[in-house]
Amino acid sequence: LTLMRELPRAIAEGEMFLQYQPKVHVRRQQIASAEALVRWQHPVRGLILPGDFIAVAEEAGEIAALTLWTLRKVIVDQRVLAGEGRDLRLFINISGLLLADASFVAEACAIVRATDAKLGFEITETAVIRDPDSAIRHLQSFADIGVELAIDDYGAGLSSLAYLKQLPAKELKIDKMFVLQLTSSNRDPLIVRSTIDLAHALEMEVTAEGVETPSALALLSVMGCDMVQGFLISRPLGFDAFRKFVAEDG
Ligand code: G
Ligand code: G
Ligand code: NA
Ligand code: MN
Repeated sequence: LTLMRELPRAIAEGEMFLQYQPKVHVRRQQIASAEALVRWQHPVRGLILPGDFIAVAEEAGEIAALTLWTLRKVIVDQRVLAGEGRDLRLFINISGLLLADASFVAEACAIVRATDAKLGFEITETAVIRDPDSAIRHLQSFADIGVELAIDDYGAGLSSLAYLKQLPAKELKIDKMFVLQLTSSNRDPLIVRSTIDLAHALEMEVTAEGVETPSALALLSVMGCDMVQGFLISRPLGFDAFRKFVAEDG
């Protein structure tokens, strides 16, 4: 309850900050893009992770404000990277509630149209299920202005093949629950391989999340997984550390 009351102040007074976690292209061995993850540096409670405040922000009616703040910040950071010759696409996470919020969509579209920054949105299919027609229409309007869409946490929630077929997404991210024990489980490799094949048949690129070990990376490479993300490559990094990481990436 208190976190809920504190959110507007936290957003306004700069207590939120972003970390970036790279996604690496397996064959090219190069950074393909990165995901922005929001954190709350609370003056009393210390660092709060999104698992503890995104749902609160949704309930408090603050998720649109938080996401627009994130979008603006990511655009600034993307322009800095582009200015340094590293024109990487930066992805932000979009809560499902916002796909039904026409005023959020209009404002976000206006912000995106006003910049050349390469941007992407990560969305879960569960997000789309609330009101599929309007969600798909809104996602299409983002795709039309150059925002790449990635389906997040695939396999973990309500992964409907009907929506997968209709969404204008270029990338499918396999949830880390299938990747963390990839090389010690009997079933996970079967699920991951068939998901990679399905995504490729639908002409989507596949990212595996939660890649923590060289053996998982090696198996994903054999399976034809396009991109990997996880602690093996990098933890989420503050912007300055992320810039250094990018600069060292040949
Ligand atoms: O690092 P990690 O604890 O940050 O992320 C936990 C979850 O929080 C992930 O599922 C991620 O998608 C989500 N998340 C991180 N940043 C944001 C954000 O800005 N908006 C939304 N809706 N979710 C976010
Ligand atoms: O749902 P969302 O996929 O966007 O979640 C990202 C979350 O996963 C963040 O909390 C991030 O810190 C975490 N994460 C990223 N890479 C790894 C990893 O290799 N292992 C584990 N256990 N968590 C990871
Ligand atoms: Na995500
Ligand atoms: Mn995810």
